[in-house]
Amino acid sequence: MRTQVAIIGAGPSGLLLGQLLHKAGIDAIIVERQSGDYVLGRIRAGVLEQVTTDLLDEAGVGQRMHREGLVHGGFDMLFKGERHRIDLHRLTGGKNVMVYGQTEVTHDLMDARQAAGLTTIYEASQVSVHDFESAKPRVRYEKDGQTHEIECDFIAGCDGFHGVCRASVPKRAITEFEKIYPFGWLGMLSDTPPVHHELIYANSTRGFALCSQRSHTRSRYYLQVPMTDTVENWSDAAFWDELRLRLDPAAREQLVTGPALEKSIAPLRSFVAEPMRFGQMFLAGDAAHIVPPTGAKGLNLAATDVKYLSSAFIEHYQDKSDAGIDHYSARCLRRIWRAERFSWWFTGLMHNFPENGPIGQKLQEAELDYIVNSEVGARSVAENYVGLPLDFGE
Ligand code: RFL
Ligand code: PHB
Repeated sequence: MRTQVAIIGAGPSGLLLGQLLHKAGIDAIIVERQSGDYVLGRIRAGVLEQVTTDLLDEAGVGQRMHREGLVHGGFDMLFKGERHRIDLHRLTGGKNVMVYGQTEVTHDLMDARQAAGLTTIYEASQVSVHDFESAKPRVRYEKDGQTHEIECDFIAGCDGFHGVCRASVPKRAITEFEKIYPFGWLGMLSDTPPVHHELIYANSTRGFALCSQRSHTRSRYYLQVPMTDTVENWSDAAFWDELRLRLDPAAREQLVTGPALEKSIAPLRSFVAEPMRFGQMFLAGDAAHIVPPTGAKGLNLAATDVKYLSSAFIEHYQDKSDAGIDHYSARCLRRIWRAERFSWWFTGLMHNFPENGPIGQKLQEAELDYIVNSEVGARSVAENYVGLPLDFGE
């Protein structure tokens, strides 16, 4: 088999890249380790920046998102038992975020890909990448007991944190920066009306909590838990009881409980691999970087990598220019580090760090008090939360 771009991974990065390349008349094959249903079963991100919604429109897959997604012009910060609204819309001169689940984004991209008759190879095993330092890279995989090979011009490593692309780069060619947090997020999805019409980020002495949503009838809640906890330790009742204890009295009153549709624990990590280009192979999305989910930046960063990568490939094929390809890594990393900084800072502000003792809690509360009562403090949070513009600082 031969293609122009072999994409490894059919998560949001790989699917979005495939769609943008297809729109530009560039040939791509996607190779995915899991089944389509498995990919759709992962409950993850919920908040899209405008840069991401614009990109989904550009890819021609934004219709359902505009119909069903919820536009949010603010969110609440809860500390010392009281809620304070961050007015994103006012503080950023009219920007909002879109609450629309990653599952739905993935669904829309899969449907578009299928409708266009494009090739995605699901349930491929033993995927491996070869000769990416040469002009003739290859991808090999096994499917139904047979070995297959794809010859291509470029490999796009969209295969997530545990993928094969980054792992195939010689250690001397890559530098990795990592911080692992001692706690995770226990997430619960339920068909209950959200406790509030906007998101609530809660700092409490019992640990962080987040009240999010997927629709007017489906809620997504998260609790900070030690990484030693397991999902089996947490009955639905225990989850609701603990959430209640981390909320303010009004929210506690409003909270509607019900059976969990899904529960899982996600570890929290800050991670960046540099560079993001290795000859003819490029990393994009979680394959190159991870942020703790507090700032809702992971999927949005993946989308901007894909924006830069698709433009670079389009420039290569249509304009015969490799400027985009040559700048890809530096361009992405500048944006990534800014989002890493915000996600790390917001995580530190909102979570409980027992090792910092009571003074740590007091200092967080003082900083939160400053932010919600200072125009400049609140604007800085808002500007980062809605997402910095694509050309910020350029
Ligand atoms: P993905 O989604 O991990 O997809 C990678 C795909 O590659 C496949 N794969 C392979 N395929 C072939 N061969 C191999 N050897 C392979 N190895 C792996 C995998 O099966 C998979 O299908 O990465 P991608 O596409 O870069 O997308 C990144 C996003 O999924 C991620 O950044 C976000 O989910 C992060 N995130 C959030 N991001 C936001 O922007 N806003 C949010 O509100 C938000 N909330 C979250 C989140 C992530 C969370 N978790 C679970 C870590 C909330 C949570 C709880
Ligand atoms: C979610 O709805 O899953 C979600 C929302 C905001 C975050 C993280 C996750 O910061």
